[in-house]
Amino acid sequence: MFPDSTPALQRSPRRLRPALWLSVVGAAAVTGLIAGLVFGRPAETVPFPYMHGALSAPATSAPGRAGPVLAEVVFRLIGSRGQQTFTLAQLQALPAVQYRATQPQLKRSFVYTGVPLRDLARLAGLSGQNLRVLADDQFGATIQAADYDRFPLMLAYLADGRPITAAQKGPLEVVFPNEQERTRFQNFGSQWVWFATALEAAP
Ligand SMILES: Nc1nc2c(c(=O)[nH]1)N[C@H]1C(S)=C(S)[C@@H](COP(=O)(O)O)O[C@H]1N2
Ligand SMILES: [Mo]
Repeated sequence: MFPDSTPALQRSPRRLRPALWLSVVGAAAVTGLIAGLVFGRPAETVPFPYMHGALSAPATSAPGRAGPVLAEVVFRLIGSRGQQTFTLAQLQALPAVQYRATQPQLKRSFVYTGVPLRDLARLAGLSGQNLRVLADDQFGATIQAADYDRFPLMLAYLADGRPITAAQKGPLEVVFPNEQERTRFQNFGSQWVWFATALEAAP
């Protein structure tokens, strides 16, 4: 399933990977194929367990469709193709992943839903480059390509199926699969960028 160049997965003992993580790998083969068609992804990349493929983005300017909150620009991709803006509705329309992770600052586990950073990097024209994720409070953190390429790091917009409140570090937050890959993603608290507003190439 995984290529030989998957040292972290081969190194980590099986007991560290819960049954859930193993079960999604099977589903990933199918959903990854769909995602590959959507994104033109090379066959050798690790498929992610998408919960849904691309939905048609609601026309945020259409009268009566999107409310003021959904129509607001909440995220920006700053890449080789200039700047792209996203409303919450547009983010929700992209292929999504979903998994349980423990918010390191709150020390509380949520089922998060969001857009893989790998897909956002691709949309920005930054595939394979380290990323800088910026926050509303001017905080920024560098996310390594080696992490987002192989693991479904996400820009989360739901926690336990609900919009992420400010108290829960929302509305948009970078999430790592730290319950499935405990060893790899321990001590990553500084990269859980909350109040995330933009993504660009790391300097
Ligand atoms: N938006 C934003 N996200 C952030 C930070 C920040 O200052 N602003 N600090 C980071 C760092 S360095 C750490 S250790 C944790 C701190 O979270 P806490 O202040 O809730 O403990 O959040 C990370 N994400
Ligand atoms: Mo920190």
